Amino acid sequence: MMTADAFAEVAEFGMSKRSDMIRTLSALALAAGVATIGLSAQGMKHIDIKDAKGASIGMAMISAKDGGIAIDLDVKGLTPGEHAVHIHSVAKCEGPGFTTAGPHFNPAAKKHGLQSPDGPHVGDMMNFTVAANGTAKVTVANKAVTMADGANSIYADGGTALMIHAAADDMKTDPGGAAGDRIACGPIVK
Ligand SMILES: [Cu+2]
Ligand SMILES: [Zn+2]
Repeated sequence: MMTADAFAEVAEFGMSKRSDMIRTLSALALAAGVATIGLSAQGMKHIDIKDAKGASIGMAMISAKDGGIAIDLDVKGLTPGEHAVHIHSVAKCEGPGFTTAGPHFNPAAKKHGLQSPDGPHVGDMMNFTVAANGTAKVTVANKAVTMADGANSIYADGGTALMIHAAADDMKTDPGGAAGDRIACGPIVK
């Protein structure tokens, strides 16, 4: 049988255990919060995308995925249908032609095209589709580049550029995939 004193002791012990647990949970929540902030700062990159006149047509969010990157595109004001998107080698998006962005990012000196036997450039990616209302919210993957350091880094030599073209990439014609004009661009810099 438990005395009143013993009961009080157990109750008190229980209370202090409980406040210990709350303290621990608070610390964990705080650590998780800090980790989340750290991740968004390091692991995500926001890119502004502008058209040939310098007007914003949307954005891209780049994150590390499967050893490469995932590009979450959110754009508007484009012609419906398939469009090429590439990573070009220079982080300079000067309209109207965006020629300053240079050729496709190609540190290994390969030929263009995901379907080319002599390719691809590491900046080559799948086409994306713009809806009838001119918008696209899609994810394009690139497993050849990295957000980390190295020759294939999207930040290599001062950065690269995300480029959208007027037409689709045929995945084989060197050097640009016969993708037509460069119509929108976003510099990728650290
Ligand atoms: Cu391109
Ligand atoms: Zn290419």
